[in-house]
Amino acid sequence: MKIKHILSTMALVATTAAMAQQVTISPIPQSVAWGDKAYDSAGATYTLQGADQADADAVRALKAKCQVTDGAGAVTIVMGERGDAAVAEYAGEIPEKAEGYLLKVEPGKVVIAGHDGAGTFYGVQSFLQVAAQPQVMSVTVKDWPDIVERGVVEGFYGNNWSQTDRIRQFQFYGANKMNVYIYGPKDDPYHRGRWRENYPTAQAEKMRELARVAKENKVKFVWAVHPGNDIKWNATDEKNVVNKLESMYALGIRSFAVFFDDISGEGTSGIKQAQLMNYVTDNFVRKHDDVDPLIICPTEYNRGWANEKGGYLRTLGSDMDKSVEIMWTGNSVVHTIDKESMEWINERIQRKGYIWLNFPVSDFVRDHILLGPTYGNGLDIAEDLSGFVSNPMEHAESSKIALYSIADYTWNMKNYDYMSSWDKALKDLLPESAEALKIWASYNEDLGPNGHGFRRDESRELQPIAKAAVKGDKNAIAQLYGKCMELELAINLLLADKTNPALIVEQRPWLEYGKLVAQFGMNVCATAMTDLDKASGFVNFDNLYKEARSIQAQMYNLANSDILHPHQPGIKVGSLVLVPALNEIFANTVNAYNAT
Ligand code: LTM
Repeated sequence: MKIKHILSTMALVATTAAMAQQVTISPIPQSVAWGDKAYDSAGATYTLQGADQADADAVRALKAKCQVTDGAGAVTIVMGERGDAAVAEYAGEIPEKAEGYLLKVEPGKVVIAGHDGAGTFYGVQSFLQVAAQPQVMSVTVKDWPDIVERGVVEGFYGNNWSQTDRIRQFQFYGANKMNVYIYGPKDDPYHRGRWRENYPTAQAEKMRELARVAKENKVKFVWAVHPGNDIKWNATDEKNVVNKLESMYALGIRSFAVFFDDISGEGTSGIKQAQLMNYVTDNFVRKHDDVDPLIICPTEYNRGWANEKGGYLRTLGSDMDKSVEIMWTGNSVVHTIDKESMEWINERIQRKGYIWLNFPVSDFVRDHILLGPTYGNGLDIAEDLSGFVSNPMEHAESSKIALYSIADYTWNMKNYDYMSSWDKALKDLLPESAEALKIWASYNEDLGPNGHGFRRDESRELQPIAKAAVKGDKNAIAQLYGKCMELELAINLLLADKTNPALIVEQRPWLEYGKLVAQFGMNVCATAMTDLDKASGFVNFDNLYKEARSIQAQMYNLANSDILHPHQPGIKVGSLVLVPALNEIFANTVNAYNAT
């Protein structure tokens, strides 16, 4: 086998283009007009006007990243909300939209003017992205979100996110303009099994901290109770629900949800659920002047489970207070969302559905880690939704690949491009190894066969090569060898990247397994390219075969020792395209050898 040939083949097939350095604002603004260079970011200092009146979180976010001085030569930042004197002369240019903002960058001057406090905060986030470039460009941005509530529901089964995970998530949501986090991890006993009991002091204090950090990042912290498994439809349990929510209110939480998903028996009654939601609305929400309307996750939360004859959804629609938002996962438990399915549900519930997207959650395919792009949701449904939240993986940092795109999609749907959003996400998460991360992520997209029938495309570039290689095309096998080498290289670079340790720690079992897949692939391709009759010396068929079996055994051992969830044990990488192709080529080669 000629290594030179393989390397030149690799160069030919290396289609993952280097990601160009360019000014991007994410999520993509509704309106943006770029001009010439305004100033260099190196050594730039800033002086603030209006900061005493402007939104405190926006000012803090700005000061955390910009050097503020009174010195000469500083760029002036004028900031504030509609109605503030500092930005009065720009009032006509500020979008008349909740969370909207105007950002103007000019030589020597920056204007950040929000329609409201959140708008100023988001204007700051956009400015920080512009100012992070070596050359700070002149720009005028007029921007606002498409969807009122955009974010995450921590609603999966499995290991709950840690306090650190959640705090890092809130900072990430703030930076990416997502404004809601719903707390509902299935395996928190005080959310579900022991819902009547208050959190012990130490955990309660953690909740208080979460509520505070969420607020600082303009994230609405919604705490959900899940009483449906054993609720009794009586006055005692009505009061138990209110008492629990009051205990969370005392910790500084002001937004609440009640979940009735994945239950059976008495708790599933639509009439009773609607009555409870009305009771809680009257006796808790309206008793306070600072509590948001409730959110419900219904029992029939997807069309596949909707029992039309039972009339459950229509009962919620007619009987439940119209302020209550109703969550919905789409046509089935795990499904992307389109216009037709939104119209179907909205007509029944007499309000706009609040989407609970079951992606990238992996609690039903825990042998996989889902790092692919977020695609398939309609680009024309902004008007049909009251909120859109994603249920992520138990791997908090890795989930950010998908969540970055959820932020992009929900902010400006019509301009959402899932592949470029994926690129941006990878770069945002691991700037120094973005290309390696993209190569690696492209082998971790599909979920494999699963009970929900939800599948994703995988390894798009590899598909034609793998197809030809399986048919015995030697050139394609050489290309496949190159791809395996590329995969191993990418994994080694990721393992050496120290800029985002949390990401690498979460993915380590898959990375270690992926390295073995890559080595197995190189062995299989090398063996398939070897002229079997003439192979001699140490690198002969027998030894290559033994090596392949040895790598397979190592893969088996790793998959059976590291990630062991009872329902989906093991580790899978490249399960849709790469591994099936390698297995087939291996079998073909062994058969051909045996035949000679
Ligand atoms: O989707 C909903 C509303 N409930 C559960 C989630 O807790 C779970 O994470 C997902 C995915 O397994 N499926 C559900 O049914």
